[in-house]
Amino acid sequence: MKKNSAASIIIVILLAAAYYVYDAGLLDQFIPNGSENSNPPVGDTVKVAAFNIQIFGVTKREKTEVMNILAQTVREFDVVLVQEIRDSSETTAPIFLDAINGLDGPDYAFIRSERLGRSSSKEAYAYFYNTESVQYLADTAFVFNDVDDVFEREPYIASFRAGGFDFTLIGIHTKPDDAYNEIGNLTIVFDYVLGSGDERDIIALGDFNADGSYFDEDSTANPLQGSEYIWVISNDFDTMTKTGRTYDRMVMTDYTYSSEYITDSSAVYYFDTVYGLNQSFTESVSDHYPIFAEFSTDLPDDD
Ligand SMILES: [Ca+2]
Ligand SMILES: [Ca+2]
Ligand SMILES: [Ca+2]
Ligand SMILES: [Ca+2]
Repeated sequence: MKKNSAASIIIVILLAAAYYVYDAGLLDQFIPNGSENSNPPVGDTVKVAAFNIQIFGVTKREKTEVMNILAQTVREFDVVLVQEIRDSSETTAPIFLDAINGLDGPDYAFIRSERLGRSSSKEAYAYFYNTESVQYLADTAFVFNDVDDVFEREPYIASFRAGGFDFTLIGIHTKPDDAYNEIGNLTIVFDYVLGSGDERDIIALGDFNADGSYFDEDSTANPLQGSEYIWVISNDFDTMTKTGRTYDRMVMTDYTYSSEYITDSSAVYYFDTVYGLNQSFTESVSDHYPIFAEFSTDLPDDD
């Protein structure tokens, strides 16, 4: 009888332990793909893009079909630097966000710079990002403090995280006639970002005007063409809808290029081909195509 009593006690203990495990939710990790999972896994990569949406303001945003193409295009990427928002009322970015979020898929959000430029014709930058795959790191966005006034539209800098990949973007739309000088001074901005925190995944992107009469792309004299900088949108890419120029660029250092950057992923997004647009409609969308590259998000956070 003593043995039976001992067995009963053991059974009661086991049942209590089993109930405790169940009640504490310790089994949840063994339940695959729970539909109540509020923190779904992100994909293995993110796509980071830059898109100069030529004179993006009231007139363009009232063209419904153009807005639809623009909104679909942004949805191809996880983070997009949008350039050339020209709207003194500052209502174009939120209206564009509504157009993006009016389509099926994850919610996007944006952060935007103030309107920048030396003349009355000013432009804002914005980063639109997929809130399910990318997190904007709060309070990291700022406009570069251009004490020597080298930049017409000072770089707009912000940091993001996608899975294990945290990174800082330097968005720039150079003044065409001063492209060489502004591009060279991006090395100062890289150094500033490097010196102001621990993040070394730093990516400059945007409409550099880095081709044609504005910039000799075959020269290697520019400071940003130093060996530590890798231009992943190389000179043979065509980033323009009317010409074959390579105005739009993306530049990073080896901290990112040799690790998170997906080899050969840099590309131009030919939205006219994707959506079957004729030339005149394509030009009403923009004189630029988006450029982009893809990055691993599941590597160890090395820097
Ligand atoms: Ca300036
Ligand atoms: Ca990092
Ligand atoms: Ca070129
Ligand atoms: Ca890295």
